[in-house]
Amino acid sequence: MTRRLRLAVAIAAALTGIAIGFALQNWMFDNGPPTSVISAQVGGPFRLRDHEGREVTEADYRGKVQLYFFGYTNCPDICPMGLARIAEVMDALGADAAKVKPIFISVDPQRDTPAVMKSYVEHFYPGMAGLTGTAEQIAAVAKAFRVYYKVHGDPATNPNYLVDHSGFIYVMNRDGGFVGTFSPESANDAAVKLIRRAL
Ligand SMILES: [Cu+2]
Repeated sequence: MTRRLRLAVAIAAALTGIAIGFALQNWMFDNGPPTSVISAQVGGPFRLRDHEGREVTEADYRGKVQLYFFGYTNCPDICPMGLARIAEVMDALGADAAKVKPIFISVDPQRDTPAVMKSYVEHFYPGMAGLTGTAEQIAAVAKAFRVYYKVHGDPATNPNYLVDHSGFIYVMNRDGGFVGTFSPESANDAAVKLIRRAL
């Protein structure tokens, strides 16, 4: 192959990869992640700060089934809905709720300090952890969970900026292995069934 042809082939291969990535992401938004395809790739090590100001890692939550939800405290819609859903599902679990840890991770660390996270998570569910961190730490954990987020506008000039973000609630088993997702709109029954599978 000539050098130019090799370059064209490389570009075509890269574009195909990007197209497949976008198609998978769109499919996930409609259907939830295809469990069999990405189960091994969702989640991973992280180092963050909890709502009490303690440094925590994924290991701190092992031993319980974990519910991870990513969002931000200034969110006008998806986050209040998702956290209310989590609180309802925890109540529906009855005694098994003691074996489940809900964890809310901020995608807006600039405004979501540990103190802000504390009053927010305690408002929705007292047993929930609220995690935040540096911009780099948040970017790393979002990448590990395949979470999309994007700040809208310029925080320097608009303190009321919004943050777009994906809205799945991830269910991980006691060892941190991915089990499945439900959404803020899911029926409580379906979410409880999924969580019980992980217990
Ligand atoms: Cu939100």
